[in-house]
Amino acid sequence: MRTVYNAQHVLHQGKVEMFRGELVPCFEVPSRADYVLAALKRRGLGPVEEPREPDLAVLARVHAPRYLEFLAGAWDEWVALDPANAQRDALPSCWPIRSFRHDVLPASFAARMGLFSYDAGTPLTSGTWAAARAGAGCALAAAGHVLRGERAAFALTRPPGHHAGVDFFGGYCFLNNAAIAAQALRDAGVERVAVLDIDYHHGNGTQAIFYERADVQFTSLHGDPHTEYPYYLGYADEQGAGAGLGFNRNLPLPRGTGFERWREALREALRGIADFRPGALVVSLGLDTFEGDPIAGFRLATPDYLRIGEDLAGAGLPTVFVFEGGYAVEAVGINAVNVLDGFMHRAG
Ligand code: OKP
Ligand code: ZN
Repeated sequence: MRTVYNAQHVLHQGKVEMFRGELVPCFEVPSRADYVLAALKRRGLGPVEEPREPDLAVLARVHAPRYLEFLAGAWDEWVALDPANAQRDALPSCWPIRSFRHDVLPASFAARMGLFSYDAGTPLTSGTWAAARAGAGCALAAAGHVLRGERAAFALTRPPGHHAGVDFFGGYCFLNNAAIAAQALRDAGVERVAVLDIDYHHGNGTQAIFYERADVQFTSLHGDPHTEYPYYLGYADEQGAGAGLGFNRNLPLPRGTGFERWREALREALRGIADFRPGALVVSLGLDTFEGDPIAGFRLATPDYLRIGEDLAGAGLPTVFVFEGGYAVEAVGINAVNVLDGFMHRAG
């Protein structure tokens, strides 16, 4: 399997995130991708390549232009407020929730940070835009390989993407790489695209992007949002709206879920995907379902990821894998490669 690697990921290096009233070191660190790349090479999974920069017009197939413009200029605005900000991450601290206006674009940078985000755990840094944009390029290139007839391809990038919506960042995510890949497959003529999100956290951004569409089906397995981030979306009764009714499926599972039960939910998800008869599959590949993950609560073990890859290959679909979460850094490489390896073994 070909890997499209974002060598610019290291430009996104958050220092701190807000957690329980304190600024704590970021969990979403550059070494995550380094561990995956090292494991890929050790296991000889296939060629690793670096893509070209994507056009902004392609990103605008998913994201709002005013959001992309904001992201592109945000760091310079932050430093213009105070030169000392060059040493600090930019974090939002106020948000326009119910009864506030969303149509006005305020002049205040702090106000726009809040307008375009939903949590204080997602630092924006000097290299965030460059890293995120190059990462979207990886997702596009991986989709391109699948369109040209490859069985599967892997976009290895950070920051992750599945929490980012049309016009907001959050949950460590800025550009929704999986949604960008799915849209690229649609734009190239694949009539129906399925997105399967197996990160521990519900992919609220991806769900919202496609919620009213019948051409992209979204299915997610994740920790029950009653207790797990992102809390405000990801419930089982969210089935899509308008033309998209019936094309969104959430399978929340309780904190503490082990592989046997998780795998039953995966098979249920795959049955729904088969019924949709998609021409391609995009997998949001989070590895934070691992028992050792510091910020999540499922109990999957390293060998289980081989079985996941085998089950995914059983769908028989051209598949784009997009790297998402996974914060037990020393295990994230082997767990990710186990999925891809299991997939290729069963795919033959
Ligand atoms: C991103 B992805 C941790 C609190 C949770 C946000 C988690 C984002 C997960 N101190 N903060 O889905 O892996
Ligand atoms: Zn996650």
